[in-house]
Amino acid sequence: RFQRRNRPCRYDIDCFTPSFLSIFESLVPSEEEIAKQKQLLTSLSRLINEEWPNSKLYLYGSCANSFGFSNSDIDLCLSIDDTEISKVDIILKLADILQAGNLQNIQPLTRARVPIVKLMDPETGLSCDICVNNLLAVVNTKLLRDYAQIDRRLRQLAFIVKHWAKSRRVNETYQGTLSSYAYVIMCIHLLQQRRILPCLQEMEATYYATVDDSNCAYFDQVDKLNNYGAHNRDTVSRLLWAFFHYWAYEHDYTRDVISIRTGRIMSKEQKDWTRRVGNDRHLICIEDPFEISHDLGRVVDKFSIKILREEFERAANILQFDSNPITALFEPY
Ligand code: 3AT
Ligand code: MG
Repeated sequence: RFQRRNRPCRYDIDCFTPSFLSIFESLVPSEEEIAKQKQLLTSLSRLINEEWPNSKLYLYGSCANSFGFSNSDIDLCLSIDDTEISKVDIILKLADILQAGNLQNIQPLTRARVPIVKLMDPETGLSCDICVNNLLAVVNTKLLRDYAQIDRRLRQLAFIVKHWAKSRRVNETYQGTLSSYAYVIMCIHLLQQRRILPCLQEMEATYYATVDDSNCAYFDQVDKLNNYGAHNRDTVSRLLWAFFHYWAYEHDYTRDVISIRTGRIMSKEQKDWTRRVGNDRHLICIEDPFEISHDLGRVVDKFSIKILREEFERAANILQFDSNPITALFEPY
């Protein structure tokens, strides 16, 4: 492994950049699709506000964090201040409101870890999930979107990593692999290490939110930072190589925790993540930027960690040696 740790990138890596960029372009949603999402948000907000005038509906997840592919489902969060009524009852009442509003395929899922209502809007053809009072997800959506505005390479890299993860079936949390959210955090971490992105939570805060018991504060005037990474000329192909090389050969799985909150690598000792507690095995450690006791790698078990690491090595080796890396990288599993 030592040799591989210091392996230099192949000299001709940059010749694959146009192909990676065209894959990226093909995954980005169209203006028309984004307009439809906004239209649905507006019509649902109007419908729900008639019943709950003080509620507010937010877009979150991939359709709002700028890392969404075209044709992905829409995640919505209803914020409502009513303490008289339980979350489950809100979900059930919401289902009735939607029914009366002529939305289709309405399914309240009250027993899920995060209770939601699913629906389909016949007007736009879009499907979406609505959860209740999950404001931390709304705030982490904004953090991801703000990072994406600083340097375009973050979005390029994360789209390709997500596309790889979906092709190789390692983006399935119920199978013990990682969420899209975790992959985007891993990409932000890499770009922080290369000084292409700053650490917004370590800078003087211009945005504050208190959600549950978490203090969410960071510098969000990102339009002032759009030259931040300009000194670094790495192309998306080189960054992709670096991403997989890091997770295949450089990351110390026995010791390290990646933390975009601090912009550093922390140790499991520091986080007290050295042993299994309940279902948290801490086999790959990715700190959530706001819920700092939350390891986004908690879903990974002793079987899926093997699969993940083999996939990282496979991808790293393809990018290093393969004469046609694009086809091989995304080969369906
Ligand atoms: P897809 O394009 O749907 O694959 P996504 O960005 O919608 O990706 P997820 O489905 O993984 O991502 O999650 C939806 C949002 O929920 C993203 C993030 O704001 C929030 N979220 C997901 N997982 C976690 C988590 N473990 N902790 C905190 N927030 C999370
Ligand atoms: Mg999603």
